[in-house]
Amino acid sequence: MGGGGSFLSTAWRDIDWGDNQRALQYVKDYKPEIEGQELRILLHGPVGAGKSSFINSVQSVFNSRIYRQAFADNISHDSFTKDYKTYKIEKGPKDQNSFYPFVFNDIMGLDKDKGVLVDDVKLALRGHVKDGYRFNPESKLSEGDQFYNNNPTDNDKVHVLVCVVPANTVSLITDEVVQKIREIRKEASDLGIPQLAVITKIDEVCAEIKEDVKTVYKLKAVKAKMEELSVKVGIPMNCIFPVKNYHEEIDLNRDIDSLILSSLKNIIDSREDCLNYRKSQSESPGGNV
Ligand SMILES: Nc1nc2c(ncn2[C@@H]2O[C@H](COP(=O)(O)OP(=O)(O)O)[C@@H](O)[C@H]2O)c(=O)[nH]1
Ligand SMILES: [Mg+2]
Repeated sequence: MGGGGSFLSTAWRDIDWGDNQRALQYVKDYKPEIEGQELRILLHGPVGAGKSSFINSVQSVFNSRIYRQAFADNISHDSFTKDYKTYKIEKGPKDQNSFYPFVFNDIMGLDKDKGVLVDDVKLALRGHVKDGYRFNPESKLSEGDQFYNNNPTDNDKVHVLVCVVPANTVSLITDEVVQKIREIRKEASDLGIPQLAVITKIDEVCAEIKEDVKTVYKLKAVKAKMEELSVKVGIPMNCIFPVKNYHEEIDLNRDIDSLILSSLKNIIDSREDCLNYRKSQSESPGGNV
């Protein structure tokens, strides 16, 4: 590697590498304000972005073994998530049927022709889409359909919107898809839903990651991909988190865990920040209640 090379001299973001106990406890201890409430995280992004793999990775970190529950598809098989399904994170073998209070939904890409309609994503944000609904790229879910939830509770609504994009295809996102992502973000903003991005497959843009995941915040190429994504979809850098999913490994790696935990912690915190902001708004004189 010649002059300047691919590395910055210091990491531009600090995270606790390898020592995950505190971060893990933090997310495990997370409790929504209201008893029985769930934090619903909606992952959206292109087909094959690594959404299912991300959910599997979270489950893997929590239970210290590799999980394949959400069934990540190898894209070459062209079988992608069409059904709206809630994924829960199990508390562990001793706690069967007991789950953490955050849940994931993933929604297939916004790609031309075979992607989910923007209108359907908007319905999902508002909690109108019932579990088991099969998205149809040709027509949107309509009132009266058995999968249309007329009276969404707070638990049915989406609380955090996460855009999942692979680092190696950021440049390939078409203007059309960018437009759709922006439209969905606009709706989320109107509904007060915080938005983040997870940038996956960083190992595909930098071979260094394969050797040592800890290099992530020193690698210029990773930062450049994040910046490119930030500019394209308008999500600020401090809301973008690079991850390397568990996709081929059969054993856990502490540093991979650290990145997954860092992204999850920030997803959870974004919800808390949003609630605190709402509270401060309603308490301040002149704030809207
Ligand atoms: N190299 C690499 N491959 C990944 C990563 N995450 C997912 N994959 C692979 O990408 C493909 C699509 O992943 P999947 O989770 O099914 O994507 P989804 O369509 O967004 O749910 C699968 O073959 C995964 O093994 C990652 O971080 N790095
Ligand atoms: Mg999937």
